[in-house]
Amino acid sequence: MTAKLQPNWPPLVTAFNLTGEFVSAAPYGSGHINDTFALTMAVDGESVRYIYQRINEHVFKDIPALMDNIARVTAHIPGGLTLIPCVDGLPFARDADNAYWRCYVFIEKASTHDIVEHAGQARAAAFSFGEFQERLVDLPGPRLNETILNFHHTRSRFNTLQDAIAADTHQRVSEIGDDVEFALSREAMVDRLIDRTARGEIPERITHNDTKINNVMINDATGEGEAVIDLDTVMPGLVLYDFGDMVRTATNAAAEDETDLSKVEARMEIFDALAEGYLAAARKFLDPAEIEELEFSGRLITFEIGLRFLTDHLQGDVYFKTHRSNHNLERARCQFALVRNLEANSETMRGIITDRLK
Ligand code: ADP
Ligand code: GN1
Ligand code: MG
Repeated sequence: MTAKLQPNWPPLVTAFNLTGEFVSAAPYGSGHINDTFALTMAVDGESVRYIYQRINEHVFKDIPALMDNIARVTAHIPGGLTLIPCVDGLPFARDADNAYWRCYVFIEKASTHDIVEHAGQARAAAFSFGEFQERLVDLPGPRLNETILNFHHTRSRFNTLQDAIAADTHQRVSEIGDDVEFALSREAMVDRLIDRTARGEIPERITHNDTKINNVMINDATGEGEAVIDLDTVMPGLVLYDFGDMVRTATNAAAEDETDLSKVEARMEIFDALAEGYLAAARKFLDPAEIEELEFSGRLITFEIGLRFLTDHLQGDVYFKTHRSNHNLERARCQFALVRNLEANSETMRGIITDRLK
């Protein structure tokens, strides 16, 4: 999906509770889902920035329910991501096309990173995501809304790929035999956590569910985690989905869409830093079964996101934003290469976790 036209800013600026004069707004960040803009206001001669997001309605079917989750979570964890309410009190506004918009305080002097540069960043990010889970253990009120059903139900993701292969709506299957073969060859992985959850061995908790490494802001000066962002999928889930996506996105020495697969490698020193940071924050509330599956979770989530990219390629690139032809295919291939590498390193990772628990 490609980005839509430039928004009409004046009504959006007045809809939210901002002070000062509008200066400028420009597309921002490298997220695959929402349309994100950095907007600058002038307040007494100073520039003040905000993040504006047009929320993806194709992906999220009930945006008021999603925003209700975010309002509850951000209120419970003050000091992180901060929503600016509308003048009418709602946490979102609609534009002339009826699209949904929200506004956040811009977190200054902090950055997101698409590729982890050193172990310190991985440790800080993993600590932040672990601490985020820990702070939500006592969230009051009813169960959070499920903003995307079966989001991390890997069996359902696998079956959807099989359906997309059978339908082959864009006649692409014949070109990707090796990729399809790889995907089908790993079916044995997809039920493991679902089955353990059904047996009551692994608990449901409130989790982030999209712990891509660029969904945490790292303080530029201290190198510590500043805030966990991108809260659209905060909902009931397994902590393993969160740890797994950290492994997928942080250990990879290459970009998510790297086409030179010889560069795709799960860096073990980064895995070690993730284990250290995550356990420092989360160990106090984790169950033994959760700890047992930490190593597996990285392979599983990398495989799952690979399935989703491949499915989107077969369906004609309708879900993730793409920037070139075959972009989703390239992303899928990169994920599958990383799965292979994680498999080869599984014993090493188990050893690292054991050592980090001592
Ligand atoms: P998407 O769902 O499309 O990934 P995100 O919410 O992750 O959207 O935002 C996209 C990018 O915008 C982030 O990776 C980050 O760089 C930047 N961003 C988001 N929220 C903020 C914020 N409050 N302050 C500063 N930058 C932000
Ligand atoms: C999307 O929103 P963003 O870019 O942080 C996606 C994740 C995928 C990720 C792959 C709601 O995350 O599930 O893992 O792309 N988010 C949604 O890069 O589908
Ligand atoms: Mg994001």
